[in-house]
Amino acid sequence: MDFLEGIAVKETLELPQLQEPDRVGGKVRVNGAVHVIRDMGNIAFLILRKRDGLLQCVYEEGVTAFDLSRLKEAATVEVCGTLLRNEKAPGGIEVHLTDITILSQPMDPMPIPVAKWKMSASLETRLSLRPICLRNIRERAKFKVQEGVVRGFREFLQEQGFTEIHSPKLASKGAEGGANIFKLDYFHRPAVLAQSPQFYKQMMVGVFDRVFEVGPVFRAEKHNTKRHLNEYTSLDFEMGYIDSFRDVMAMETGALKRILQILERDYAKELDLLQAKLPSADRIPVVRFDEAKRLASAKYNRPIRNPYDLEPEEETLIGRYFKEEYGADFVFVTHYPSKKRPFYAMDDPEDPRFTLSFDCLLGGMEITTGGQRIHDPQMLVDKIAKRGMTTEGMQSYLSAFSHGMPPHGGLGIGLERLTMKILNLDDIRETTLFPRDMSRLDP
Ligand code: AMO
Repeated sequence: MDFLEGIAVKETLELPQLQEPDRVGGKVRVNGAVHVIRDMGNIAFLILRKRDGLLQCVYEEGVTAFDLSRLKEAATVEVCGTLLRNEKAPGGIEVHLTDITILSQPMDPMPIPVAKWKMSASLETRLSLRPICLRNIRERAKFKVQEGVVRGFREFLQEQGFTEIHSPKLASKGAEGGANIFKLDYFHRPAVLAQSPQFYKQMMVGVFDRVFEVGPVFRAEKHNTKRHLNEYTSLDFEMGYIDSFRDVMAMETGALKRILQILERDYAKELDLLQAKLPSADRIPVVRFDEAKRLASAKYNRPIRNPYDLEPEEETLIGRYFKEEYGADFVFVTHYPSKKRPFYAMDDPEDPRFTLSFDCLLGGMEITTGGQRIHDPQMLVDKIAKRGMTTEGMQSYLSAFSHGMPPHGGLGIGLERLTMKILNLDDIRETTLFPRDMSRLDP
């Protein structure tokens, strides 16, 4: 019988193995994609793109048993040679080639050079040629950093006793209200694409006390902005037995600190490539919504137009205020007006015009919304009625409450927005592998 007992041990080496000190001077076998060929006459530099970075290989006529004219950029190859040190090469090592085997040849010429340090093409062009452009080392690095963000979030919450869940994205009702909802036909019944895992994560507090989810959410935003996508990845958590929504903000602070620690420790190479300086989440100021508006308005001379809403420009000014006054990168803005929050938000018993909720801003942009939720079933039903909403499609949600739910709260962080602000980029599409905006459903 044929059995498998684990991963196959390969002869080909990866970059961390090539960095082992006793490899230098020895024979090595490596595979990779031909990132660029620099032909200098009887010697050529062949740069291989590998999962951990670039590897310089030296082709020498008469030494390397291969006809260089057969090699094209974007071919994938397996090469053999001697590993030597060269401080000028990426990672301080290079392979002096004895042999090259072609694994695959590209059919078409590259539509855009990907080996350049910085891709000069417009964002639109880069998005249209996304699978190719992402082969650029700096473009790719943004998504390694994004991986680190998710790792930090997941690792921290798991340690804090949260259970990871996976809620459905096809649903009968949107949780967030508003007009930005994708409707579809589900076997002749109306359905929607989930705007958030809100209902499900709350119901699961009754099961696991603490849950989190990393998953796609859908928003039918009918305008193209640099901070909105029609599909994005939401980092959600929900926790029971809270004393106040401050517990939720404190948990987010812990998660952000862990994310930044992991980025600093394991993603220094990518951050360096992107020339990004990490923000600090060590001490995050907490300010009430109305107070934040007042402070920014007074300092920057901008009249408050709508006391119940935060315009993007006001967010920017609030971010600027807390950077200038307290050196803070993140700010928690609390007590958002009830009108601006979905029905499930807990109103402030001291002033029900406001909610026990918050947004977290990073560099003057909202990256998180969260707060305490209504856990009392009667209060929930009353608020739904007061808003003129129907409970249709919410029976299971409501039944979780009528069968007992602890005081709880949670939040949702936009992964792409957080990555974008960490990397100081100015368009959210930069940190989305395959963005969905009003004009883009492909690739
Ligand atoms: P909210 O709708 O504010 O709250 O979304 C939470 C966070 O998601 C990000 N975000 C977006 N990112 C990209 N494109 C969009 N169109 C977009 N819309 C929102 C933002 C925002 O802060 N259920 C609540 C969260 C909660 O209270 O648990 C919710 O979804 O970073």
